[in-house]
Amino acid sequence: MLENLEVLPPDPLLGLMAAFAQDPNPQKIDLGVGIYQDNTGQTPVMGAVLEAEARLLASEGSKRYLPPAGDPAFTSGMLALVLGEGAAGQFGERVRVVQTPGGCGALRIGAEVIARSRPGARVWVSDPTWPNHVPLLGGAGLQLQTYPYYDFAHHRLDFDAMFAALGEATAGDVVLLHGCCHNPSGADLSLQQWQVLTELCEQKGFTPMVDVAYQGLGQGLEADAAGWRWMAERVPEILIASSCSKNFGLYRERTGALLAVARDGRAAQAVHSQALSAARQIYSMPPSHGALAAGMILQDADLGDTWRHELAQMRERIASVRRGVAQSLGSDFQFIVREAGMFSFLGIRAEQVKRLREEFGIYMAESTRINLAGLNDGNLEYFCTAMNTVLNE
Ligand code: PLP
Ligand code: TYF
Repeated sequence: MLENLEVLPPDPLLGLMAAFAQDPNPQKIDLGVGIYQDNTGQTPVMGAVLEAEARLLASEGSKRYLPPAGDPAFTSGMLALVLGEGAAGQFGERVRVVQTPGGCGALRIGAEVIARSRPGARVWVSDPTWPNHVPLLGGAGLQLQTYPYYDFAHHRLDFDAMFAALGEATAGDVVLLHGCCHNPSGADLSLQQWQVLTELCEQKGFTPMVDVAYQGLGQGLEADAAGWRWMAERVPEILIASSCSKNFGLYRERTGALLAVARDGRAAQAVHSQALSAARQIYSMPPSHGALAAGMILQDADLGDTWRHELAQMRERIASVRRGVAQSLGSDFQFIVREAGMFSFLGIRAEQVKRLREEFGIYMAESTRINLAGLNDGNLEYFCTAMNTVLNE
């Protein structure tokens, strides 16, 4: 049996992370996997999380299973975070939240729910999109189709092309949108473009699914949410896959939530029960630690303030790296300051990516996506000098 299996290559980004770890170059820079790093290149546990963990350690008397839908403090906190303070009252029985293992778990459970309603449904994803959308959604049997999104030649979102393509989407289709800080391009929809897509959704009847992995890392917790909240308030149904990996720094604790707004209370209850049934087919109960910590932060005014302050510092640091890179690399790279979140495409050639890695120890995805959070006061100049070298030779 098992000897019949092929050996598969690792996830390219995680493979890149392993190659970086082995590189002896003391000046090496990791611009690969999307993990936030501070100005010293570290990814420390956030202060609010440390405090919540200390309180949990002192108070958590049991490791009994969480309920299948997760910790209620966490799920109600996520509802307010993602859909706004008034969401519980505003959406009432139309909204349900299920805690999931990370944003990946939310995407997969969302995909399973869609597949149960409409096997093989078509999901429109941006070109390009996060490569893991393919196994996460395709693995549930959904059929992926791309819509144009990023215009590589002009380093910007091509909204007209996106809008034209999505004109073909129909009722029964799902359109996957990145909530903010588009991965991999950093090019986001404006609020006005969200409004136009909301109208399109109302006209065509497709179901939007929003992947929210970077709330708070673009323009701010509330500003980043404005587009999908606008949409959620108007369309009959929407799924939102939310991750606490980046904005709470909880990566390995696998903390996330699937939010579903349905047409009415009965439909919401059906989605909820199908999501729990899908979870039961895969893992039954979600992991607890990260969600208990995030839930405590979301419910406690002081911890919440500490967290929002730390998150703002992360966001502002990334924005300042963006300004620094654009300034040092000159006029061809001004698009970097117009983009949001951790990522941008440098748009350089494959052999330049290779040279940066081999000669300078600078690691980035083959797509030329860089994680700007890998840059800091100590290595920004080295990076820009290396870039100018490979660009000008
Ligand atoms: N969606 C996007 C676009 C991401 O970049 C990520 C990752 O980091 C996720 C979802 C989900 O991440 P996680 O499962 O670690 O919460
Ligand atoms: O795109 C990224 O770098 C992040 C982290 O299998 C990530 O989203 C990368 C690969 C993966 C899971 C998460």
